[in-house]
Order: sequence, then structure tokens, then C-alpha cells
Amino acid sequence: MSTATIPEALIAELRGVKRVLLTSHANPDGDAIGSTVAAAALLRQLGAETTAWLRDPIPRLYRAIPGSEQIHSGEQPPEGFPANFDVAVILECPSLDRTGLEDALTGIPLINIDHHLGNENYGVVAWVDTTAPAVGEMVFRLARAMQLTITPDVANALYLTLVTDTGGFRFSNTTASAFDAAGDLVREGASPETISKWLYESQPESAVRLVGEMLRTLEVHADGRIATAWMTQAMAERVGAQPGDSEGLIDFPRSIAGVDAVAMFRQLGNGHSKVSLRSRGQVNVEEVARRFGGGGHQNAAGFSSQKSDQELVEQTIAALVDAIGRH
Ligand SMILES: [Mn+2]
Repeated sequence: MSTATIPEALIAELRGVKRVLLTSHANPDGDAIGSTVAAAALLRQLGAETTAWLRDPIPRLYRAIPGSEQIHSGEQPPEGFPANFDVAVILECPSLDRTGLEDALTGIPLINIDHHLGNENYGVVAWVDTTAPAVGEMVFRLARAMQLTITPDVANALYLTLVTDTGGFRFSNTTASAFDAAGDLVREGASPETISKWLYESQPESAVRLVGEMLRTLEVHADGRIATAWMTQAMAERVGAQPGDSEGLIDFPRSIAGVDAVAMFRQLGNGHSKVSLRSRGQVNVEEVARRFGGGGHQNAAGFSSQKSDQELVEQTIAALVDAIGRH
């Protein structure tokens, strides 16, 4: 069940916790990292000891977030886990397997805070608000409800979740509440200029060169309504790309007039690929991603695959043709 109202049980549970693990999804994005760092800082105000653990490293783009350097990453649990922990707060994960740490998270009570459609409502307390523009906005509301202090570092981390999850206040989740939260966070010390520099003006040369490589693979289908592009391992090697350099590449095919759906195929090695999907308006790529075992939101979703490149492209395009055909 999706609710904008913060469950009383969540506030009660958080007030009592002493040793907390915080985690979010694998391949963490701005909302995952910003929410994790901010929620950890807020829980420390309540006297809790916190440890943040993400399966994957923090992409370069987000390393400027204060506190992100303290996040434990990798498949090995942080010291003392789970014996020395009371509870795990799972942010931004519709199902526990999205953490990539689900085997380690058994046997500890879970608190589930998320805004994804299709959240499985796992955990001793689940707060799922599918109308929230970012989980960071939910964390902000929670902090207000619990009368916690929003420091400038927390304000910046939460402001960043809004910028990244709304695509810079452009996607359909750019609601009045998104602007309300952004305005309040600026009043609490968030600096939009600083966050813009972190996100948009801190690219290594390799990331910009990768744009050129990717654009050579651009194709349009379905009378120009679908665009696809690739990021292969060979391309990444040619430019010396670092993990995280492909972040935001999908915005280029997405910017073409008349394109309603975009698929970006990324080779991960070992025959695995990741497909990122974007759409405009009512075209629902979350349904498409779900058909392939992934998930996301109506206008931004993704899935992983082990199919051959050709099969993957054909099936994805066919599914996108279906999706645009319904609108
Ligand atoms: Mn999010």
C-alpha cells in the first residue's frame, strides 16, 4: 500500500534503535546514496550508531557528497554485522534482492522506506509512498516529523536526491512537493550551485569522450519514436572509461524530438548486459522492465539480461513498440 502519511510505527521504531545498518540498491544512484547518507546522519542525532553498506562502490559523480566516503562497500559485511546490529534500514528498494545483499540481511529486522511502484512491503515496518519524487524527499519529511536538525550537509545530500531523481526537475515526478522540499532544503542550507557543479560540471575527459562513442551506435526505430544506443566494453576501453562514466548518457538519445522511448544497452562483461529505459509522458517503461525481470518507474526503469546482444535488442524494441502503441 502506498501512503504519503508517515506510519507511527516507523517513528516509534526509529526512536528506539541503537545500532543501525543502512543500505540501498546495487549500482547506487543519487537518491540511494543521498538518502542513505542523510538518514544515517539523522539517526545519529537520535543517539544511534550507524553503518552504511552498499554492495557497489560509490560512482565518482556522488563522491563529493559528505559522508559518502564512510559508506562500506563490497559483498563482505562491515565489521560486527549482523551480531552487533539491531535493525537494517533499507532505502529505495522495492524488493530486498535489489540490495544485492539479501543473503546477508536475513535474521535482522528490516525497515523499508521506498517510493517505487510494486514495492513488496517487506520488513517489520514499511513506508512506501509512490507519489514521492525521491526517497530523499521522504527522509526529509521524516526528519521534519521527528523534529531533527537539517544540517547543511544533510540538506545538500537530500537536495541532490531531488535533482537526480527528477532529472534536474524535468521528469513527470517533478511535483509541487518536489519544489516545496527543494525550497525548504535551500532554506536549510543546500546549495543548488554546488550540487549542479558536482553533477554536471565535474566530468572526467573519458566520460565526455564516451558520449561520442555512444552516439555512433545511435539508432531510431518505429518512425522515430524509439531510440537505442549501446555502451560496449570495447568503447569503455577505448576512452579509458571509469565506472560511473556512463551515467547520464541516456539523456542524449532521449533529447531527440519525437522520441517517446529510449533503451540504452550496456555490456557489463561475463555476457551480462544492463538495459536502461526512459520514456516520455504516459509511455510506461516500468511495465517493459518488469516483463524482463527488472523494475523502476513509469518514465525511468531498467533490467539486467544474459541474452545475446541481438536477441536482447530485438526483444527490447518489440516490447517498447508495444508500450508506445498503447499511447
Ligand atoms: Mn529514487
